[in-house]
Amino acid sequence: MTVRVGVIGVGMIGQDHIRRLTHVLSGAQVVAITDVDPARAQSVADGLSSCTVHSTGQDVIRDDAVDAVLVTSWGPTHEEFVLAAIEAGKPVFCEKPLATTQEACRRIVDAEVASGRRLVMVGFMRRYDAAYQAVKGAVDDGSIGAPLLMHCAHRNPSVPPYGFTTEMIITDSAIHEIDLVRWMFDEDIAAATVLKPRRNSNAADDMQDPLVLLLEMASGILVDVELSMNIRFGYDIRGEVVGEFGTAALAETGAAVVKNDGRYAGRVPADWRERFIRAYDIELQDWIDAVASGGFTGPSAWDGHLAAVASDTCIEALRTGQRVEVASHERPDFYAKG
Ligand code: NAI
Ligand code: ISE
Repeated sequence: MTVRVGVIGVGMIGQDHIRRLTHVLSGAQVVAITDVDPARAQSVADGLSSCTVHSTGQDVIRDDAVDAVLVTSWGPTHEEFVLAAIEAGKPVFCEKPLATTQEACRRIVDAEVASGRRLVMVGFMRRYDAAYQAVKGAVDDGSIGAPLLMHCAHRNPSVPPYGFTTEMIITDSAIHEIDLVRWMFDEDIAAATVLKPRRNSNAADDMQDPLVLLLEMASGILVDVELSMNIRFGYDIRGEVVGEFGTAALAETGAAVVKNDGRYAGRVPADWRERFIRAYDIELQDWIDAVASGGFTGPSAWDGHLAAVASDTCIEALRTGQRVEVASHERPDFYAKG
């Protein structure tokens, strides 16, 4: 079966996912798209063999030729489209964040539970990255002993010169580590503190960049996350778990380290598309395969909800300068593992 996909929002990641669905993965065809920028939507459709351009996301979801929906529009628009896909009974892959507040995520969870079918997958692609999986393997098989700490760094070369706020460092970027550590340690985040180091002069005047998040896991594991948004030299993602008698760190992902003339050098990825290219391929193939077989897979709406709860907590910690506890939420049986 070929899964006929409708895409809402064809900006950077929308176009990148369309490329992989069309040229890299198997079992999918992009048959409908939309964007609030109609000229952009038309030019993307012109590059596809047979693709309808709709005026709105709701039209894409309603289109009988669309089996499954890919939401790659701006975060604040996700709730509307995910809820509409659930109402239409269509599987939906939503890029992170699932929605920008925990209340909006909860509405999605409630709608999915009421529908009686698992329809939502969230694009937390780091879970599919080979380097993170290898670190998790070392944590799970006991080769470094019980995990005590994790050091993370999430470095972006730049952000758009306007429109990107300090809070978005948490909701748009740190949300990846927030989900990742829940997955890595299989436990929830209990409390958060946000520190403000000396400002990077490359940042816009009204932006506090970098930030450091301190996340306390339920078992006491302490995670520090450096978030740098204007570090210029490239896109640099780091992670190291410290255990009782060993450490496990993300390996460098460049294809080669070149040694010559008394030096060694490797490539730093330009952006997230390059660094996580295989992880995106694997997560989307997994989704297509699950849709084709009538099943579900991947990070759930519940994962998206818990990530939003923790990210709201980090924002409160940023605003108040205090350590803030993350409210606990009972998982509906609907999202039980296995
Ligand atoms: P972008 O700004 O390049 O693209 C977003 C597109 O959505 C634009 O073309 C915009 O016109 C369109 N759009 C906005 N509202 C719309 C609406 N109501 N209906 C139809 N189209 C609409 O942004 P980008 O970087 O592609 O990000 C999109 C989403 O993907 C965000 O949620 C972002 O957080 C997420 N993302 C995830 C990444 C990951 O690593 N998993 C990487 C980059 C983005
Ligand atoms: C972007 O939206 C992403 O999701 C990338 O994965 C992340 O590293 C970057 O900081 C975000 O702006």
